[in-house]
Amino acid sequence: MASTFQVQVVATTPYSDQKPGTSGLRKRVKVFQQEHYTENFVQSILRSVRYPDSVVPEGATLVVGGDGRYYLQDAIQIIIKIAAANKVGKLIIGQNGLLSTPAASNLIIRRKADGGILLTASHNPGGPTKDFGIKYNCRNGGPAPEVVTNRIYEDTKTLSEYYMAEVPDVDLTKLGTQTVGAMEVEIVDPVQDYAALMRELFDFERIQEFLRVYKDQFTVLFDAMHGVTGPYAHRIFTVELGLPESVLMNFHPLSDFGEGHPDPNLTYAHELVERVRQESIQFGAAFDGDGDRNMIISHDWFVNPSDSVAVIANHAARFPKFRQTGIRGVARSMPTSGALDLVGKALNIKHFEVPTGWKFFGNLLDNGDIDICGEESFGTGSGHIREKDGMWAALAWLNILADMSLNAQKLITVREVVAEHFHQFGRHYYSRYDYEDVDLDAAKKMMAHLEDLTASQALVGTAVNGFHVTHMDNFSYIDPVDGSKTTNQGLRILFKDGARVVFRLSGTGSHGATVRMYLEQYESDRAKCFQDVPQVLQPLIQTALQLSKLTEYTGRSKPTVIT
Ligand code: VG1
Ligand code: CO
Repeated sequence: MASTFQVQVVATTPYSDQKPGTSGLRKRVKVFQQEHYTENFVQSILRSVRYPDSVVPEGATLVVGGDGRYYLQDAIQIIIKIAAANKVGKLIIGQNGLLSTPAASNLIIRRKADGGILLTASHNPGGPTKDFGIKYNCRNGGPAPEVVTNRIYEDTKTLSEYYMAEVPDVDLTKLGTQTVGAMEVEIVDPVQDYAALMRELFDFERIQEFLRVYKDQFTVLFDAMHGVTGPYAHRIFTVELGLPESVLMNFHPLSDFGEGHPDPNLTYAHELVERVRQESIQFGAAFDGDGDRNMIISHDWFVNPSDSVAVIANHAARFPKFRQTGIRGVARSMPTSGALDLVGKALNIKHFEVPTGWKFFGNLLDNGDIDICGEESFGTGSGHIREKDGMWAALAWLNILADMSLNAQKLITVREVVAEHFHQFGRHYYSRYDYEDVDLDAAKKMMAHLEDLTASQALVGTAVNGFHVTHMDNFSYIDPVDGSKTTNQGLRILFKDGARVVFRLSGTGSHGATVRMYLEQYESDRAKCFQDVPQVLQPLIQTALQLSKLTEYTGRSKPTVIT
């Protein structure tokens, strides 16, 4: 590799659409492939994060990797050249460019890097006509907060040139350190450090013992959906925990995810769902493209993600990590159900409600206010890193099931764990309706209509279809750690007795709009905790549709995805 290089100064013009969304900049691959598009954004990242109060000085170390999707290799070579020309000191890159989002967060923390550039559009489809994404993470391992993403965006609007080292492409297959001029490039095993972390957090011996004792009864199946978790699942579940390879599905990363939609929900992970039901599998888990989301199911139960994080928090003392100390606090995103709050109250610890997006947990985790947090969108995690973590959630469930079963000397099933939870806390019936690819204008008009309803407060104190409206607002949040304020985070209609509907527009889509309608209804009667979810929620759903005039505005009579 070149020991010195020429720096090419490339004149460019700004793009006006490089505003990062809920989690990074996500666009069609074709958009990133436009002349200078990716280069501009990378240059703006490096310029913006170099401010004195932020993270990347010259000579910084950055972690780089992604979920294996189409365009990953090209993007990494661009980043290497721009980083070298901007005097970055070192890049730590996953072999073949692969790093799951949780593993990248872990590497930033363990290797004391100054930040990272994560190349993923997460659960969005991949391939030449589908999506790509670029996200910047800070020194704490977490997604950049809005002050940083706004600075990046401002910079993209005025950028007039970027710098590129004139060097050949780096071989990403070869483990070890190479140099690009003065910059070091270390290619690392994407799984090793992450697997070591999981071994520290969970009781692998106990899980192994449980899998051995209940080998005939406790059947498992993992679906990597052709995303990046394949190699991680292989190492952890087969090599380390001793399960056969047959428990893994779709575990070879593919640049188009096998033309699938790598989103672990009942609609897109139907292959897993069908097999789990047909083969009477006791424990099934699916992960999204970049490995930060998870879905937990069994042949007789689908664990709603809002319940999942509540169950995990309630049983956290079973994990070696929290055995001595317990957990200090919990947090959930606003649309996530209140199940976690009840656990927080029962454990007598703090509980927080933050806007949608993992970046909002960062300060609370850094500050030691919370240890476990989650989102209704299949995101669960803890302070071990600063991203949500799909594999972590699956291992947490395995640890809980192992501990409970070995203690009881009989197999405790997923459904039994959930039943016990409902018995202790009651149940938050929950559903989310997603209307994907709605006309942007129509979606905005619907939201404006809801804004007006909220502003007038006319419904507050009245009953709609028997639901008593107690509160309506547009959710805003003041970060208790740094005092920063975030507004416009979703329209909430709260009803008496703990029912609620929330409307938001997605901030991760790459085209059109996605309307999300969140529905929640609390049931305290323990005898009524095992009813059919759609049936229980039907009146609330009707009321939400009626108040929002969703069909009228969007022309949609049915959602694209129901969770
Ligand atoms: C969605 C989810 C949100 C999640 C985000 C990123 O955002 O609702 O909870 O944090 O995706 O997840 P939105 O703005 O589309 O509702 V991932 O796995 O795409 O990084
Ligand atoms: Co993801």
